[in-house]
Amino acid sequence: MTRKIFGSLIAVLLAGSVSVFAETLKGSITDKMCGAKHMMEGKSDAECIAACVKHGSGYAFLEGDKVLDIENQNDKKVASELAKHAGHEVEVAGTRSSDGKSVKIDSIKMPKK
Ligand SMILES: [Cu+2]
Repeated sequence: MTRKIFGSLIAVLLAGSVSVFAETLKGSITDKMCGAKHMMEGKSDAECIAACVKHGSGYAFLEGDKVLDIENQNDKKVASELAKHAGHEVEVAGTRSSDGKSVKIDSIKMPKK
């Protein structure tokens, strides 16, 4: 009896882990308008992203060829990290949305070489 309850508890915990726990995503910080390619002439990717964001585009996370929305980019701490890492290859600790189209960021760091 006790064992049975314990077993189902574990099953619930395992099922929950798919969406609840943060994972590490590898990619780069971009903006929604440009996505994978920055086309502003004479500007670096970082400058392009800064300009796009200033003109109303949001930051986005580029994972492979997928552009993910960043759900909490208006969070002060996240926003300053995004500005710092615009255009960089980064590792993001965060949680993917259930539809896989966006991510909620916990922290951003440069990958170790
Ligand atoms: Cu841009």
